Amino acid sequence: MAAGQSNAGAGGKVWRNARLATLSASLPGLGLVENGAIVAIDGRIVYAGLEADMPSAPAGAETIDCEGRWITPGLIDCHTHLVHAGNRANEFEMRLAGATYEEVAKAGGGIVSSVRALRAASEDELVAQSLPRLDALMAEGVTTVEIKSGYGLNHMHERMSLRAARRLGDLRPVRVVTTYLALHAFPANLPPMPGTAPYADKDAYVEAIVRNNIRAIAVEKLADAVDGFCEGIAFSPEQIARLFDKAKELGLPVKLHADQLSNLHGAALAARYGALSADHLEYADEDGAAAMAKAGTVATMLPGAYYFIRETKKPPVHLFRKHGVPMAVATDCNPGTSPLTSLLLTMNMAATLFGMTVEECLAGVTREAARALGLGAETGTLEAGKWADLAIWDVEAPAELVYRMGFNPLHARIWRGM
Ligand code: DI6
Ligand code: FE
Repeated sequence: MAAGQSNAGAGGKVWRNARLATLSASLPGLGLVENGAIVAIDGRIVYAGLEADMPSAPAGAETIDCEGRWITPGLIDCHTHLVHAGNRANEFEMRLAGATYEEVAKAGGGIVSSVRALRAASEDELVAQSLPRLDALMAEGVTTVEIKSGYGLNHMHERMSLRAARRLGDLRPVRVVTTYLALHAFPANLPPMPGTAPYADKDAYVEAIVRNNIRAIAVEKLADAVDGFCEGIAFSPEQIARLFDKAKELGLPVKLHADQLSNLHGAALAARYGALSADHLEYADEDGAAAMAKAGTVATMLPGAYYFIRETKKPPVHLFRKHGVPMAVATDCNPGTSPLTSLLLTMNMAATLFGMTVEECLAGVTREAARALGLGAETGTLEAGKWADLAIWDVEAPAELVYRMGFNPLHARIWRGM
């Protein structure tokens, strides 16, 4: 904890002598305020703006002199699979030595190896293994993180993953949003439970999830949203539609891994269901972008996966701009295609690899990431009414947050005023 910071109650708190990148949508660009101040009461922002116009501080408020530092909204990683067991560094080595993905899969690798590792772990071990990844994100100012299941591939272990994610949120001062990644991969030769027969085919698997599992997860309130992987190697648009129909019926918002490796018109499918976000989108087309704009579906850019699998097709950022699709940026932290736990580096990748601007990158890990989680009214900007989730930085200009690689200029991280 930096000098001048203390945990003296969540009551009144003032951060003064600061420069603010508010990310307020009602201001141009990053919504900059020089000579700014923020006032929070009970963890919520009641004022963010010019210090000269600041209302008188609440009685007994603690005042922090930011010494001219920049404050941004706390960062939001809106797409992660950070709850997983083990790692796949061995597959990485095999691929570096020239092995194809197929050869890796035949050698017992791929998603299935992560499923085996997860099923072999206890819930406590899963939490313990995932915690350092959460800590790495938080060390760079993350105050909200989305965590997906999807490496259990049976009801018991999907529920265990979601419980582990919720527990991570209890262990650390951070908001964890959980997503049930119900259709991630087909557990071809993996029996749902020891001694049971594997599913006959993908449709039978989809049917079991749609008919039973998703309702149980909704009743237990283990998931804040439902997700699927729409891809040739994963699930078809029709299978995803079956899942989304059921999610809608149960009142759960949906998200989609869409058009990552090929164009199955996942972007349009997500839009048709009013998805919070469609993610990856390397192969999305203009019809997809237009449909997303109309539906208000956020395009989540995941440059870590693009980089790690050495994809060459870039997501059509120009089409998202042209149609006014909001763009988020996230790590996709996962053991197979994006073993990445730095949202700062992810912003640099989004700029360098996808040509996103500094403003787009910073909005992508704050305001638009909040929107991708359905939390746009609660966090993601420095505005009255939102949680006092702040990141205070030792930088001369906000662009440095996107520009540097492997350097962490975080001075302090504030979650709900503390
Ligand atoms: N898209 C991906 O890139 C990862 N999952 C997904 O839906 C792959 C996950 C893995 O290989 O473990
Ligand atoms: Fe993902």
